[in-house]
Amino acid sequence: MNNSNSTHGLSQAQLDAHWMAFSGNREFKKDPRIIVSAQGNYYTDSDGRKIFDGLSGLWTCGAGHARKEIVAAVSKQAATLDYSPAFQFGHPKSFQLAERITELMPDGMNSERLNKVFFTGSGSEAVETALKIARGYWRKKGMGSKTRFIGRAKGYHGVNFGGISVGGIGPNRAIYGQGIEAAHLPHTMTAENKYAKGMPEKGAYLADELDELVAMYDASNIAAVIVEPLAGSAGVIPPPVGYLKRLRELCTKHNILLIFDEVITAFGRMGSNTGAEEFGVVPDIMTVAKQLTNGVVPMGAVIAKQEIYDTFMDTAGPEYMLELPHGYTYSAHPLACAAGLASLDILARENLPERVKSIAPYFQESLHALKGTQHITDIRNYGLAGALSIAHATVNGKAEPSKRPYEIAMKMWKKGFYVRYGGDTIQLGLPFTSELTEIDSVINALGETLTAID
Ligand code: PXG
Ligand code: PLP
Repeated sequence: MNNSNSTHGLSQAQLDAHWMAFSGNREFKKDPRIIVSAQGNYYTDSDGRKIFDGLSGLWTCGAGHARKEIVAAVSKQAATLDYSPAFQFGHPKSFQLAERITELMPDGMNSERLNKVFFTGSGSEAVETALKIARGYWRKKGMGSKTRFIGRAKGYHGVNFGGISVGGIGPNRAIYGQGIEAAHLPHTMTAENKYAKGMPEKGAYLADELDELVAMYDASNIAAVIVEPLAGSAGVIPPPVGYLKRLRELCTKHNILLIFDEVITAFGRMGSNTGAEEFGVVPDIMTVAKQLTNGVVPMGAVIAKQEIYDTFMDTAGPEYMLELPHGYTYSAHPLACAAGLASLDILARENLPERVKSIAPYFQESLHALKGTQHITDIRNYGLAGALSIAHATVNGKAEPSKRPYEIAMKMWKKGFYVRYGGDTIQLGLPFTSELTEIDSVINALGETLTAID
């Protein structure tokens, strides 16, 4: 039986059968928002309405949707080699893509260079892989007590057990019990930096908290620090000037690996190939996903520096032995590799990171022009990522942080704009291919919407 008045054609039984990811299932299924196609910077919903993609999917589709080159590469790959075993055998495209990724990594010195790529099926899997490589590395070096991880408050590192343990978003951890050993640096979203444009001036000192954590746990028990160079999910928190450099220095000083989780920041969003390049700090390990394939086929990757790889190679015994007992059925999936090669081609050919850099100042000024609009309590941005913090609504005397963001996003959807709401924030991750007029439209619509709600 179809919903009355529905144009999506789905029965209630079909709607009920799917337990949707990170969604209010009960709310959604009463009035579903069904997307049926996508082209360029727009979706089409089941009512035939065009909707501007204000978050590039989920930070995935910066080059725009249905790019012909990617569609062709994936179709051809499906017809040529649809799957090949990820363990013990290879196919050409994974090696080609691995090399291409290493060419986009920031310059480090000699063994510091990030030049070994391990493929996964998602960002969450990339994070788990990075954490396991970090622990394994220290054990291989005879320092097996280095197992604890340091994450950061408000950090998002996917949803698997390692990722939520180092992650710092309470609701993502609260009901799941014990995780792995982790401690957390403070976040950098301070009152003194409210309404900062781009990187806040103050806050580098917050990296010094690592010294306190080392004093508490001892470096001999700490494997790695993991942070997003710019925290995305928690509502776009750019690093304070000097913060990442300080973190790098302290990790080196204490002999702790530094992992940059660049699942959102890699491949253009910051206006550079990576956040590491943009912010001028090179980690020991990097995780990427999303924009790697322009979101077309799921894929993530971990990029490690030479010395880490060598450590595994040099300690594994006979050459037929596995050096890293880890991997996924879908590691280096041929379709994902084909999509990755085609996406990175587009990124380079159209110089999309440069395009992001050139329109980011316009985006910044437009977004910050919303300051003073009712309910807004902070505005943050970098590259083509931006967020508004929204004053918490009070319902029956209780603060409801996500009520207004939800209402705003729903009104925006009705107006023809997809924006993301999460916690007490509204997030924008515009397509790299956005026109200035599209930036105007989405920001004007946000201003009108904020003014209209209670
Ligand atoms: N690390 C970081 C830094 C991420 O942003 C992941 C890991 C996990 O990736 P997967 O592919 O397993 O989802 C992410 C994902 C949002 C939003 O609205 C962000 C993510 C996912 C969905 C929504 O900001 N980030
Ligand atoms: N569970 C079972 C029973 C499996 O056989 C496998 C893989 O072979 C997995 C989980 C892991 O799946 P994946 O490699 O896709 O992560």
